Amino acid sequence: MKITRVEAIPFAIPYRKPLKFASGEVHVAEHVLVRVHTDDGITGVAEAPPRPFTYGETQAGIVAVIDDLFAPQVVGLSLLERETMTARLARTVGNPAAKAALDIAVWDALGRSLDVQVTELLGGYTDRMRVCHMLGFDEPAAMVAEAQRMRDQHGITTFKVKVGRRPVGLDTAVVRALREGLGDDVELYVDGNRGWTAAESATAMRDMAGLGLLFAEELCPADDVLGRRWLVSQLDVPFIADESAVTPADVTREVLGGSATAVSIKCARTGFTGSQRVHHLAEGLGLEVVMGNQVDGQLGSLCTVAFGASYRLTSHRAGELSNFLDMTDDLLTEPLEIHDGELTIRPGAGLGIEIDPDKLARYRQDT
Ligand code: MUC
Ligand code: MG
Repeated sequence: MKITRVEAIPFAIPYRKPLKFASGEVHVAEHVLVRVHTDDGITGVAEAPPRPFTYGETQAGIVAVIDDLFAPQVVGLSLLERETMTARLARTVGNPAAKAALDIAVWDALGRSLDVQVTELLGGYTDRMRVCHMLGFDEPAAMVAEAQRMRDQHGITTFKVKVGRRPVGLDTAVVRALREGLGDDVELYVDGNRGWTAAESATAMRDMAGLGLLFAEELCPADDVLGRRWLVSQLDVPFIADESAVTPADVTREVLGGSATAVSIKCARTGFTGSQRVHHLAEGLGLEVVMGNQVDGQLGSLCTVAFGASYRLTSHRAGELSNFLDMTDDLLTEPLEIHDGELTIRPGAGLGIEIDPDKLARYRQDT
């Protein structure tokens, strides 16, 4: 079970429909496939999605930090020495997606070595999650039509609506149109990606009172410390910290400081080991948890459901698991399918997936 080699392979797959939100746009999935090889012939895989506008990582930067810094620090370790690996990677600040993919690939390799699913290794609570679809910026009618299509074709009944545009009425009109168009049975929440000020957020939330929102996420920057605390104190729904609370220390600071009352866990930035730590902290603090999406492909979405299904708290709410549907293609031999609004884990060992060699050859950018 010794790690012998780590590969970081850049690939690019275009989106059929780009995702637009307050802090950026994604037109092409320019991700990095990470493979961890062991001395007994096992390979674990994961994908790292760079989000320069949120975490400062780029595709080329992820490849470089893995090749130059992280791979030499993990080669020679056993798959069972994950805490040592975490401590070594933690000596380098930042680089959350690069560290997360390496961590997940190690868990996948461990599951394959032991012939058990990663969900069983992590907690084994259930084998599925309800799916939430993220709706990016568009005109109200187009966003309602997309939500209706997701409900009709995939049975999805939870929607996260991207907000944060100016004037705020642009977005509140969308949320109102969604509630009117889809009825009271769907779950709706909003994510501002720090686009509004605290005062704009308060105005928007007042305007949307009565629309039955489930949560509000990262409407204004956490660095507007007193403004955000003022906003959160007046809301009657949980306020999710997403990009402001990546590590357990961030979560502690935001929650104890009154700037958040719930947390988004994203395996794409905390892997499985870091996500476990955030989960355990959230459980101890009594916080609601949503399994979030870092605009993941199929592999990343499967990692999210594999982790989310492991615990009661992470599988309680719908997870953000469907935006891979907007990509033109993917790398898995067997594509993910959402049925009746749910995504299930794969039956095989580890993550239970295989990478299609022809697809990887077509989309990789280093040859
Ligand atoms: C989200 O929840 O903010 C947008 C950027 C990113 O990193 O994740 C997405 C979704
Ligand atoms: Mg968010």
